[in-house]
Amino acid sequence: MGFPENFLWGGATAANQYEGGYLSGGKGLATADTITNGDQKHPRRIVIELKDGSKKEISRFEDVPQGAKAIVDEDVYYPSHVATDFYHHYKEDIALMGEMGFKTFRMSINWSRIFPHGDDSHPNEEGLKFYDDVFDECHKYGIEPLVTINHFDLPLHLAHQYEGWLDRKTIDFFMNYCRTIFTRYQHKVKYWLTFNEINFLRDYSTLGICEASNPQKQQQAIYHLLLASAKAVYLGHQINPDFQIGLMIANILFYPETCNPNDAIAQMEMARDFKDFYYDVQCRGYYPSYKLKELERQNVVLQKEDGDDQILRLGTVDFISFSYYNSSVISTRQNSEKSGGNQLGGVKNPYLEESEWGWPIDPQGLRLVLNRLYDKYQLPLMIVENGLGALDTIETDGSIQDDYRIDYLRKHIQEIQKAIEYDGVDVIGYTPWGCIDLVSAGTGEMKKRYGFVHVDMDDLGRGTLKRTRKKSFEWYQKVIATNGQDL
Ligand code: BGP
Repeated sequence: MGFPENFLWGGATAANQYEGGYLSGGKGLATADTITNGDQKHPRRIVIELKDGSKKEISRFEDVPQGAKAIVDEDVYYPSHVATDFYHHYKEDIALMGEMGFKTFRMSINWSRIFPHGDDSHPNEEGLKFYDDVFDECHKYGIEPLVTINHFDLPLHLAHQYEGWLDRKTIDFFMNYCRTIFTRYQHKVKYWLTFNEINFLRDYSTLGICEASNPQKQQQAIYHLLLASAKAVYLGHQINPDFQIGLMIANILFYPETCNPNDAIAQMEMARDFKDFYYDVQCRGYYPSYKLKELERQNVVLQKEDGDDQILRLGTVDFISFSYYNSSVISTRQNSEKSGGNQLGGVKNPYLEESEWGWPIDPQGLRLVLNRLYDKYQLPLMIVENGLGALDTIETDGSIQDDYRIDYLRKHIQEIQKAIEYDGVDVIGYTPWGCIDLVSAGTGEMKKRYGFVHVDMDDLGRGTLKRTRKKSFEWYQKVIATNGQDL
């Protein structure tokens, strides 16, 4: 009883927030390298160069004007440049993961480390070698790499030259990248995820398109992403039929605020727009009817080529993965009280506590998510991100007593256990986010920490990068050692 014997316990990271070494080893610039840090009051920014050569900072990434280019400005601090420097600490970090007993380690390959400009004709051998070393190091400890092919980054040149995912050529560049890494690592990596939180890719930094709020442009770029994901799944299986290739979606759970049918309809529409559409396409292989109707209403006409429909059908995924941090309440009432933060805003849920960043904490919501997904798609499920972003305090004796984090994770693991034991859901793995401290995706802050291991680094990039085990380190080690029995 309890968790299956081969359950994939581990932790998750991503190159853009963890790896650093932004120009080392032949890496090119990525869009992620042009985003500044921020804090809860001051949003992150992108410095752009306008057509006339003047510089400007913008805070809404949707607003990059046509013809402008994101640039790296020497006077500004960019958290991705060093991040928490996995690039130079990977041996130490993987040893720590080994010590915790990880069965899997989720990480992403930095596209611009392999193809510095994105459209290069040959890959960068030094970049390929780096990930060879990382995967070898994982296998030393019996850790199975779980690789996100693309996590919130894009070679900057593709944004400048092609407007990123708006141009169909970017699919070909992406396929070159996939072919290269699938072939190179086919004996070292079995589990792959195509795009991290594909349903959050909506702006310049992730799609590379200017004026991303234009529906025609945005929907065309998303169509290209979905096509690229399907092509990658199909290609991966041709290269190695044993590959397990999954989708990855930000799974915020939506509740209607009341039993007013208007709320229920609004909730349904929100869920479809934000996430269901992406699951449907990647699990079933075609655009659902509600999406086609919506595109019609928006006067969006997708530019397609012959064979596209077949590609979508052939490239459905082997398993589903998702991030789960919180739930959100959908209301049609005027003047409802807003939630403190949340990834999407929404109305305050009076039944839930919120994190220091205002994200509602809803462990039972995870059980609901697992059940709904399994009912709908009957595919194995992996929770590849979950966790509490919190301020940690270093005590005078140097320890970090992060009981709040343990409490958050414990409650979520208990709900996963119920989904497995009581509901019979096929859950195959759990990799809490930011297992070693890394930079926040939402704000670029360092102080919003998720890890079992503390990294000495502050919001302005000052710190020794020293790694220290937190109290949760030992706790998680015990959870894994007992296969989730001792929580
Ligand atoms: C997800 C991303 C991660 C990650 C996480 C936590 O949306 O896939 O990259 O960072 O959220 O969010 P944040 O870093 O904003 O706390």
